[in-house]
Amino acid sequence: QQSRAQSVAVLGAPFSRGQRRRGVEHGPKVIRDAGLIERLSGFDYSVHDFGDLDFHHFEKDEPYMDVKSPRNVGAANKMLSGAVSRAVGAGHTLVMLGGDHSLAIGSVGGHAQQSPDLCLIWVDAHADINTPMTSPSGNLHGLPVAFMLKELQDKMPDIPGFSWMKPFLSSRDLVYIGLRDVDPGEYHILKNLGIQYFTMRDIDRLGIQRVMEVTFDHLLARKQRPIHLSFDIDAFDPSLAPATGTPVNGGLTYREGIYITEEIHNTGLLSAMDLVEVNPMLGASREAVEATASLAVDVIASSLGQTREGAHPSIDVNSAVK
Ligand code: HAR
Ligand code: MN
Ligand code: MN
Ligand code: MN
Repeated sequence: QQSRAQSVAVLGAPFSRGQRRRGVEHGPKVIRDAGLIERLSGFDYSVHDFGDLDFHHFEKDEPYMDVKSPRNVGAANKMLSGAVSRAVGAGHTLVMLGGDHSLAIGSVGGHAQQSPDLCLIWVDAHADINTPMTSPSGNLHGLPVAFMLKELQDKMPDIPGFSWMKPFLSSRDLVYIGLRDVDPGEYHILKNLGIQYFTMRDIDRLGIQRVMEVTFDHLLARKQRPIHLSFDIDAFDPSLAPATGTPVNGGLTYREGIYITEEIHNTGLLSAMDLVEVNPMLGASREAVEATASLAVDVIASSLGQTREGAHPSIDVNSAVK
């Protein structure tokens, strides 16, 4: 199948309060500086850069239980979900540039307002499915999936800043790829809800080709439906993506990461994606930051149809070979 994308919307979300390391709010800028818009403009659809959201900052934001900055994270996601919903509703394939991964609450949530039957592929070293009770850190970027899942509703208290949102996703509509740092409470949730996940060990055993086959079987066999891809750059090995807040050894190779996104593109069903956790203040050098940002551009371009094969629908084959 070919991509049916008519137009792509790029939306920056310069936000970092879902975790404690400053700098990840500059993710959108370094990903754009690595040439994102230029790379996408070579494709057979129009590219609209919607710029960056301008988040309001709340000075007074006491923790709730151990959860840090709930009002800032809640309000940012409310704004983001509205912007994503409008962009998807206008027919764009949406690319959200983070920012930290707490932003997936608004991004996937806004997408789900337009496409209630969407499914979610979460590529990450982490499961980000802690509840306030299980979170070891109180950082909201470790909780976004718990906000989304209907099955976890009774485990989620009324956190200030989040009264606007309701869970919208079923646990069977979610697949994880790349896990290798899962907290005890998260493991319990994954097992209890029977969530389909592939750890790095599973990728070692099965190979990435089989992992993608089972992923699509799980999500799409009953019916074809829109895909949301939430891609945390820390899914990659830290040797490839050093400029990120919580690197974990033993991550995806470049080829595994690109194979995942090529296969998602080939379904023709990608409707929105996130690229999060690029933090230019954490690279050891300018080269390390640029390598991480350029990897992010490769992931996005590949999700939207760049192939290693070279085939490109915007080139007229007949005139090219004459
Ligand atoms: N599981 C840990 C926590 O809840 C760390 C997870 C957050 N790190 C991320 N998210 N980058 O993928 O605090
Ligand atoms: Mn294509
Ligand atoms: Mn994450
Ligand atoms: Mn992560």
